[in-house]
Amino acid sequence: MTDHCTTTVGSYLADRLEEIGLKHYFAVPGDYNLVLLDRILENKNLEMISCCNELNAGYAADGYARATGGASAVFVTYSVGGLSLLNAVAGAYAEDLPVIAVSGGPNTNSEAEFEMLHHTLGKLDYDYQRDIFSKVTAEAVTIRDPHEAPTKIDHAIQTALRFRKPVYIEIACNIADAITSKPNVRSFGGPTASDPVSLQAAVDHVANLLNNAAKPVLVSGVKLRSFGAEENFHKLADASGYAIASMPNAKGFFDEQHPNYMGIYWGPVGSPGCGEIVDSSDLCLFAGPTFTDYTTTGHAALVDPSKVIQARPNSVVCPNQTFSNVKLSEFLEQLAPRITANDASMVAYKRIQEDPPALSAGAPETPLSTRQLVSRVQQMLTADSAVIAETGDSWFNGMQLNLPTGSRFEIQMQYGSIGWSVGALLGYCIGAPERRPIALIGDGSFQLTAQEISTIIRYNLNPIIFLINNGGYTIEVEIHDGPYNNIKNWNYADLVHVFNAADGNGWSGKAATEGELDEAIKTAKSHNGPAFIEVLIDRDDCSKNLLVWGSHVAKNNGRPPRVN
Ligand code: TPU
Ligand code: MG
Repeated sequence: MTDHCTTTVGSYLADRLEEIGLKHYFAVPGDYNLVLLDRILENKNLEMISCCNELNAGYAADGYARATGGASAVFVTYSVGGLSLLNAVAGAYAEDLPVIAVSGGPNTNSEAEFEMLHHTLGKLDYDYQRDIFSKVTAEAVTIRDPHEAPTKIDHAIQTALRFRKPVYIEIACNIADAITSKPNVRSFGGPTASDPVSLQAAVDHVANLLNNAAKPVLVSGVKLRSFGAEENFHKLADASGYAIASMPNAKGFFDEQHPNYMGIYWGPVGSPGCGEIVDSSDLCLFAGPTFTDYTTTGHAALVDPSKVIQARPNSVVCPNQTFSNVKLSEFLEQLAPRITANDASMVAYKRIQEDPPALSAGAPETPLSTRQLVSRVQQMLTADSAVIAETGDSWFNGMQLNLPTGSRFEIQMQYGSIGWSVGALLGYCIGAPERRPIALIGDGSFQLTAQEISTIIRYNLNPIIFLINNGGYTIEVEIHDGPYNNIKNWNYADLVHVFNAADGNGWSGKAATEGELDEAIKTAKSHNGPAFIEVLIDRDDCSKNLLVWGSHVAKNNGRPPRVN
């Protein structure tokens, strides 16, 4: 029996999830988490979204965190569920998303009685799932003592929000119902504050460097959003008058309609003129960047460290000087009023700026090309759009889009796990019901997680999905081809009918020509529910940027081993 100051462990967790802003959670049941789910279901301010499998539920939690800017939660059963979830949680770690992964666990008596349990590895190890998750989370806790539940749950939630990383909470199946303290008032703040002395020194030093530079530029990076610094980056952009670029995995974090926006800084596949201005600048401030083989096109975009300032989530790295414990958002906020406006890089960019080539539509019977597809998607974009671009040529096609102010763009470029977009799209629709997301998904990627379209239909969400049927793993073809890059064709559009069964409201169509695509888009836009358009594209039709990027990445991958 609970009294006025106690509750159950499961209810405690539900209350805390509600308190930090969650309205939904993603779940797949199993006997280790059923009692826990009963307790969570009792909280009527949280809605359960039932997924087809744990990997997709994890991707959905990733998409939900992207959509809301807050945390998300996913509930699974022990081992068979948890280990399926692992890949999605690893992706959330790579992408700085505070996903709270909750797994049921063995009964607390099992360990003492040396019991061998179902769903496990078949050995007497009761901690392996937590040990595995500890590698892909910022905190991994097991709750076997109900008295410890409040501190462990609170600490895990605090860690997720503070470090913008996933956490793992395992609750023994016979503890979900056990009595513990009711949640007491406390705050769950985000990232901690900077060291004031270090912050001041960093701002002084960087303001001095930038104000003495001839042609400084600003580049937005992927950490801007996770660490709550987008708005202060905009303030700095407005104050500086510098030319501004975005890194590819930060596309859309800076307003692409801003008068000083040049485009994507991505080495040889970046926006025309953008790389030239960044590379010829005498000082670049990169805000929250990650320099990987993917974001630098196989390290072809080599930024000269002597001309770069990196404002990282917790430090500022200048040529020959590093300032520690300086938070990105605070740094940008304090730097903005200290900057003397300088439009030299913008003037230089204007001189070489190229207008994007005009592309007119072909006759209705013209076979569809990726270029024409991109131009049709471009026409669909509004301030309410969110584009979800899956790994593959969809990255490069998505990168061509010119995003209206207010629209969003999602890409999993650090982790790049194919199939991510189907689950992430589900979570995004749930987390941002005011938007109508547009997903660009390759056929190969789709085959990994296709069944989650069923959940999108089940909850009658309303994304518009472009399934690009180009008959294979084209991105892999461009990096390194072989027979493994061919895939079995499916009648993708027909899947929507299969998943609709008697009660679904999904609509699907197929487009092989420009005319068919125009018709399909018209129907999709007027359809009040999930819309799915299978577009048929030639196997060799891919964006020029994929070809260039693929050869650079292949060269980087193919470096011979160093031998002594
Ligand atoms: O547009 P396109 O054809 O390039 O995209 P599609 O059809 O989705 O093919 C993607 C091919 C691909 C693979 C097989 N891209 N990356 N990979 C490697 C890979 C394998 N497994 C996971 C989970 N993630 C990966 N990135
Ligand atoms: Mg493909």
